[in-house]
Amino acid sequence: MAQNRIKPEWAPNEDNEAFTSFVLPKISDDESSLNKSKGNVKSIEYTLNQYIDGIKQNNRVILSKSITLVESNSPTHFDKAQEIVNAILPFTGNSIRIGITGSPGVGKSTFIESFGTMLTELGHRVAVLAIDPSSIRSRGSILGDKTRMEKLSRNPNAFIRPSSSSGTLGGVARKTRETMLLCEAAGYDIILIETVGVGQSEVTVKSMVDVFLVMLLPNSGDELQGIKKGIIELADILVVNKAEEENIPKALLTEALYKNAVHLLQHSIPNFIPPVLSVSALNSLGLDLVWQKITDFIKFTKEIQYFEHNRHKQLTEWFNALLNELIMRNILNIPKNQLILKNSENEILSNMISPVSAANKVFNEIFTS
Ligand SMILES: Nc1nc2c(ncn2[C@@H]2O[C@H](COP(=O)(O)OP(=O)(O)OP(=O)(O)O)[C@@H](O)[C@H]2O)c(=O)[nH]1
Ligand SMILES: [Mg+2]
Repeated sequence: MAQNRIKPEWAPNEDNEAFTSFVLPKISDDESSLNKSKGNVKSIEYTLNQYIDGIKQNNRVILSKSITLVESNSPTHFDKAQEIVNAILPFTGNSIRIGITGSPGVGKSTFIESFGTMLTELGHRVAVLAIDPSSIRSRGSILGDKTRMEKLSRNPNAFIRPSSSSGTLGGVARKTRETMLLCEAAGYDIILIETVGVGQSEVTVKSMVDVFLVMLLPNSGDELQGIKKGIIELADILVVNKAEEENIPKALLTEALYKNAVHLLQHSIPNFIPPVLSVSALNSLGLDLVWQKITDFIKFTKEIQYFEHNRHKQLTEWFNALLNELIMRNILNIPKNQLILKNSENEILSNMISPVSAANKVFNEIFTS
């Protein structure tokens, strides 16, 4: 072995053989037992029962493999994934599902790292998922998030799954929902879902969680106008991040401004005023208060039966969306129908027929002729 050691280029020239750091030559791929064992893991096929038992015992290999099935676009994987999801359904639902959104760079991942770590110290098991529109667009990975959650990713009571990087927002939403169910069946009692607050992904996350956190930056009052009002309306809790040291006065000002603003907005629970608080994700300041506000919200929504109602509403809306999509896709698969739709579109665009009449005409042509 000794003859294979190479001194690193930064080692001092005058140093002798006692120098402690060495670079070992690269292990060729066919020698690598690591690659071999990886190949073996990949080739193992589990039975449905092995998947279900493995997930319920929080076997991370099996959990990850079942998530990979859920994320796969192949029809065989889809069928297998559905079997698994259906079988684990009775063991799902026992978590607090928390959505976290905010502008790029507001500190969502840093918050999840600190907050998730705190929750594991309180005895919880935390799963972290993400819906990342930029990765949907670019098929990139959220490498930044993995490094930002370095501590949490090594925590045995946490499970981090970066967002599935292929497909439409609708497709990714399905995969995230099902991944959430698999994590619940594996015993994770807190699910954190991160998404950037641009576009539609925050609405998608809102539609699958029990409590929705919107993170803000400490800014002067002028910027209040610039924040998308729509996002603030979705918030159950508002969190001003980076509230440490010289940022504190600005953070408190922002907190005060939003405390006023939320009074003017309509929350989906009548008369509910979302709390606004300041934290420093980087220095783990104020996180216990965020947890307190989350548990207060869950307790309150359970008391007024909103919690159940919200989950039921999410399920039925999700089911209706899937059904609509399936019906439309199947209708559009038939060339004759494509032609009928195309003709109607042309008639609408050239003002020959109103969209309402055209829709009725298309329906009659497809379903009654
Ligand atoms: N000073 C300070 N910096 C912070 C705090 N939280 C996060 N940051 C920094 O803000 C930058 C962005 O943090 P992220 O956690 O990646 O933010 P993000 O919202 O997840 O960003 P995207 O995933 O790109 O949307 C990093 O440089 C963090 O170190 C904080 O509480 N205080
Ligand atoms: Mg992030």
